[in-house]
Amino acid sequence: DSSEMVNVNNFVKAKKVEPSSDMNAIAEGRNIILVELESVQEFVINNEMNGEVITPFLNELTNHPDTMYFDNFYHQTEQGKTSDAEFLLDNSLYPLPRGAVFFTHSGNEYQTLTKSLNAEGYYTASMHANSKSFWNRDIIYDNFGYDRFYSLPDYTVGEGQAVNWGMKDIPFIEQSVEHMKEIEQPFFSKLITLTNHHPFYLDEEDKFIEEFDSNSGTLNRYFQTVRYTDEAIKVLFENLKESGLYENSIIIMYGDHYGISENHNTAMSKYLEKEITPFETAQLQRVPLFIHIPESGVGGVNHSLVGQIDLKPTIENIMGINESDNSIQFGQDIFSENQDQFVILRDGRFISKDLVYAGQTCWDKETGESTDIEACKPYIERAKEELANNDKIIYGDLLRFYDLKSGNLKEPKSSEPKLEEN
Ligand code: GP9
Ligand code: MN
Repeated sequence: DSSEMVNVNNFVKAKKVEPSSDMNAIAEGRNIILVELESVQEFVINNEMNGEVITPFLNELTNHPDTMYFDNFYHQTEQGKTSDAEFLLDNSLYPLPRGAVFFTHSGNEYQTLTKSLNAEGYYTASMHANSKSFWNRDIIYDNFGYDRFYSLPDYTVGEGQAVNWGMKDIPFIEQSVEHMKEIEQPFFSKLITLTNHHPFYLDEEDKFIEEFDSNSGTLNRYFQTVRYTDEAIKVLFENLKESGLYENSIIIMYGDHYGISENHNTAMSKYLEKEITPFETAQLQRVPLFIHIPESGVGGVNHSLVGQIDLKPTIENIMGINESDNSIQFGQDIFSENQDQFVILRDGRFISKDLVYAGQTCWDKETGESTDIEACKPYIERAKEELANNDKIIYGDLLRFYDLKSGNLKEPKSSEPKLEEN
């Protein structure tokens, strides 16, 4: 009920930090082109596999003077996978510990990034070449405020243009840019790639590097599909430049979740040339994050400890939207100087500057060795408390009781009386 909302509100307020003033409104008025990179993990970036570069285009981008690249950005998804990453982006709330919130709580009241962009006059669209009901997207996108969902019927999948789960990333990207040319500006378009999805199958002509040579076919093929997605992103940049959309846009890209599960630890250990302890597994939850603002001169590699929960307040600040001031969210502006540097994974693991908690063990961040559990205890509690507050919001649909504009409680809209059937 609404008294729970009071407690949650106090918790959230206590966590608020002043967003970065340097970055405030730096991309105001630009189109936002956001790409969720299916299963792309951080360990492939600026790395090689048997002497071959895995992500040549993205590597170059990490050094681009207009790119801010984050190498300590964690996914915070659970069983809802891609949909959980989408949930984190739009709400700055954690998804649920079990099941997919896109299915279980699609009717809740949400105060989304998409809605705040709509209020600024943005046209908002999600683009993903899969059937629209997958992950219940059609239902929840309506609720989140998306003006349009470009799903499978909006794409032409020609001969040889599908593999594995569906349409290949390169034609998907090409046709998505065509859609962007048609829609009114400023727009927010969210593209979700698909080719780099388990079990990582590719046609011969799309294999630009060799397979890896471990005992895991999954990991072996993963490098090739990541390499293919990298090529698709190169095409995205080329086509945006050709279309004239590039200069007036901001491009944000990040991995949605891991691609390689712990079932492949032996193979991973061969590749990384180290033992995969629970500490390493937690570190493998990093996914790349790129914030590229053409011709801004704002760039560099940022090592802040941040996660997907932080995307909404960060995007709102760079777009000059003040929605975050009152909103009920657990993330913080990534560029804020007062940022917590504390990342909570959905299962209660955490990463702090000095410690990592994983596998019921406390780990020294610097050495990767286990350490006294006492050192982790206060943070374990803090993580639990944050996740518990989050879950109260979702299970209780508490945002019904909260007025975003004023930051005060409100009475929920009573639902329409049902029409009697004759
Ligand atoms: C399906 C795509 C992949 O539409 O988003 O989903 P995932 O299995 O990664 O959640
Ligand atoms: Mn996914």
